[in-house]
This record gives sequence, structure tokens and C-alpha cells, in this order.
Amino acid sequence: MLGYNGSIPGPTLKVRQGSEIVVHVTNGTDLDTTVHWHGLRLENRYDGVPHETRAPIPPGGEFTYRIQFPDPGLYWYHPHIREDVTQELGLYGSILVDPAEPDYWPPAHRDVVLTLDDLLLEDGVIAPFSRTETNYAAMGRYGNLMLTGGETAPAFAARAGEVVRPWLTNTANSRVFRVGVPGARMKLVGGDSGRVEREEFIADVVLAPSERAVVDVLFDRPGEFALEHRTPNRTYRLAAITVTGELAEPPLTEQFEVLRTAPELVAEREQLDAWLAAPPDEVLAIVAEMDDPGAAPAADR
Ligand SMILES: [Cu+2]
Repeated sequence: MLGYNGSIPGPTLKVRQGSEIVVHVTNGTDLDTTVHWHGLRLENRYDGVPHETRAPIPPGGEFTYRIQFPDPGLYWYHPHIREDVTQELGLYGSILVDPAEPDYWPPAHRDVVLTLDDLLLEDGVIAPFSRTETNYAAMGRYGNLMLTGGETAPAFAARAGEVVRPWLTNTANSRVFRVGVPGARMKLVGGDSGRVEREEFIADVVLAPSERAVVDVLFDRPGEFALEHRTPNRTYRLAAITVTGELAEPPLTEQFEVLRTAPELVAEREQLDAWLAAPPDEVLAIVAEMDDPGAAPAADR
């Protein structure tokens, strides 16, 4: 496995909106790397896109990133070269940007920052990678072992009436996660770009690779619960939650019932309404073609 500062996930960066940090990176792996700061608005040369804006960091090399946080919410960092190997092996971490506005988020008792990942094991060991190229679809492969916050079977305790806020990032290379907590109530409050325009009660939330979701989970009674990932074929237990009879203070149950609207997002979307209603100035057709490497040469068909 690989880890930023030796841990999987890497350290959670908790920063204030409007702040700036400097990150010194030394590449201790045997592959070229960069660090991409997923979702953040920052200077192009620090975005970690290899060859486009910056040369890769070679094994043993160093680079210093200067990162700004103009927007609140949940973001993450990972390599942007051979993610199929190095991100799969553990190079990822969460970034939590605290809002400047005090009531940006609804009240919750507790934050839990969790990466959702999977790892492919064959005969009890990590399945081999190609040294020279990405040999699975897109950015990697499906795994058969779930890693929640880097752990195979994490367990949490909560109190009755507690509103727990998981900050979820799908750091898997290919897997789409559908996440829920049967028996508890869930409210979607945030996503890729800070809070959502309209909060909603949900039974579960779907996260494609790289997507984030911020959900408030209300445990209104004591008992054993599980954070689950459901696929059409099976259900994976991602974490166990034991809710004790002790009451959470202060009570937040009433506020949990409120579905809030984000005025800045309503205003932003309303700016687009005129464009969406307008007839197109021009209609373009795009034709995409791709060689099929598996197809026989034309003469043999
Ligand atoms: Cu990314």
C-alpha cells in the first residue's frame, strides 16, 4: 500500500475558507506523481495535471504546492498519474473547508469524515498491476474489499437523538457507491460544491468515483445500525454504528426536520433561466469515433 505521510487515507486537511496553505511533496514512490486538488479553484500551475501545467514529480523528486480555498465544503486530493495504481494503493485524502458564514450548514452534533474505497484482492493479496500502462477500464478497477476511512470494519458509537454528519468522498477508481443507513433517517445537505441548493430527505445517496456527499443522519433510537453500500447483487457493510440510550445534547431533532434552501445557489441558477429558455442560435452535431482494438482488420471481417 501507499500513503500520504504514511496513512490511508492521508491526513484530513481542515482549513478555513479564504485561507492558503503550502504543501511540500516528496515523491517516495517508484512512479511519477503529482497531487491534484480535486474540486478546488486554485492557480493552474498547482492543479497537479501532469505535462499540461507542470512536469510530473519523478521518484525521489520534490514539489511545493500553494493551495487556496475560496469555497467552503468537501474536496479531496490524489495523484493525477497512474491513479489506477497509486490512488488504488491508498494515495488519497479529504479536505474540509470551513465556511466563513456561520450558519452555512445546519446544526449537527458530530462530523465524521470518511473516504469510501475498494481494493481488489486475489488469493489474499493485492492483485498485480501493469508496470507500463493502465490495464483496466478508465482509471482503474473494481475491488472486492471495502475500505471505509481506510479500514475494513470500522465501528462508531452514537447517542440516541444524535445527528451525525458523514462527509463522504468516493475515492474508488471505478466503483459507484450507493450508501444508506437502514433504520436511521438521512438528509442530503451537501455535495461536490459545498451545500446543496435544496436539502432533501433521502433513503440513500449515490456517489460516482470522485463525487462527494454530505449527509445528516439522525439516530432517533438506540440500537445497532450499519452504514451500507448496496449494489444490485449484494450489500456490503461499510461501518457499524452502536447507538446507546444516552440522549444527545442539545436536542436537534426539530431542526433536523427543516429542509433549508441555499439562497446564493438559487440566485446563481436564476441567472441561467433566461439562457435555458432562449432558442439556440446555432445547432451543432458532434460525431465521435473510436478505433476498436479488438476488431479484426477490415479485410478479415
Ligand atoms: Cu480528481
